[in-house]
Amino acid sequence: MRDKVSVIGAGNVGATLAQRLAELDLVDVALVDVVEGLAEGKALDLLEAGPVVGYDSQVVGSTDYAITDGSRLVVITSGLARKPGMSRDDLVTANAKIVGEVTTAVMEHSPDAILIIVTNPLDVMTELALRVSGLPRTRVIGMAGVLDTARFRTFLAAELRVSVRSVEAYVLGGHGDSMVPLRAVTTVAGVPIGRLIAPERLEEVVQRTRDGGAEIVRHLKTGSAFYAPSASAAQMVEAILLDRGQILPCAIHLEGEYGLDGVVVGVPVKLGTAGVEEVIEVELTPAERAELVRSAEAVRETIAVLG
Ligand code: TXD
Repeated sequence: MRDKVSVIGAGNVGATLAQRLAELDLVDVALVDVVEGLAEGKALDLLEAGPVVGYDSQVVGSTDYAITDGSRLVVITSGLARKPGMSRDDLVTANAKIVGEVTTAVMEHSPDAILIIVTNPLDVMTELALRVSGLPRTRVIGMAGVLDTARFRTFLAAELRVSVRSVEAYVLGGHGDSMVPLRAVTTVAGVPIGRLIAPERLEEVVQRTRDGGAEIVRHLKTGSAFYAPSASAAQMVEAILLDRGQILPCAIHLEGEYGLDGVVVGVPVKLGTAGVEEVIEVELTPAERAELVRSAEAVRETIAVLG
């Protein structure tokens, strides 16, 4: 039998993630949604794509968490998405209720799972899932940094007319307006970005990265991004399943790293079988350190709303 990965929420991110996971042909996929028929229908449709695309992953869907029994990994995407004019923090109360209930149900069926949280506001929902699940911090991981970094790399590559593969970058901090794209360790084929782009232009790229989610919400009007978010979550799942030891920026509860304690923010971590196997401390400039502290404060303030 294959390992099972469950995806909670069969909306835009959840269903696209289920597709990406099925296409990896590594695991079986269980899709759950509160809306009657939604997960069942999408899962069956995905299963029927198997013969054409060429995968044997079983894909099942239900409103019933019984199908998630014994999952190796569970990705939580359930919740409301942003509409134009809304900030991620505007979602906090509604999504806290959803993520709290979902985490409890998930833990009843898969006490040994690693949780990846996607629902916004991301850092706050990761903190909430950590508290509700009672799991160690190494097994409750938030997806945001991979996405924010992908946006940063996309814009830098376009600016320099090079392959996205040649751009190494990190975006740390909270998944919000205070995210921290690192300038000092961002390189193109080993050359620091500061030598390739004028400072004012680099700041414009940084700002577009910060606004990357809102830019898409403005276009879509009825929802938020899901192709790049689902690809980012899939990369984290794969790193864990294949024990890659890949270092990716993820949201984790910090316990003193980067001088921050008791708050979830995005930092580079090593992902493997056990979940987060190491928190990596990259060197920050004093300005970046100050931005990271400010970003963590913004996350703390939203967590306080939860009580
Ligand atoms: O970087 C990131 N972390 C993010 C986060 C990038 C993109 C999207 N991000 C957030 O993920 C977004 O702000 C939302 O909070 C979630 C899900 O976004 P998505 O675009 O997938 O939203 P949809 O399409 O509205 O899907 C949400 C689904 C929908 O089908 C609901 O019926 C379901 O969640 N839902 C539930 N499922 C199970 N159980 C409960 N209680 C429940 N409530 C809603």
